Amino acid sequence: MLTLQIPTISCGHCARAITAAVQELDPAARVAVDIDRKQATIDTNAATADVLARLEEEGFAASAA
Ligand SMILES: [Cu+2]
Repeated sequence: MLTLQIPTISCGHCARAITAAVQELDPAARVAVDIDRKQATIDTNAATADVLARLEEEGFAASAA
């Protein structure tokens, strides 16, 4: 389980974009986004470095929460 702080999360569209980006790497990934806290909790077998790189490409630079 990976909990990320993502300052650029602002709305439901961000949440959907983050979920879609992670699921491109791992279709079975489970992603929960807390918009108010600007956090994403991700349950995936994809490598953390790959998830971080993919999110950054989408404009969602993330750090460990
Ligand atoms: Cu948004």
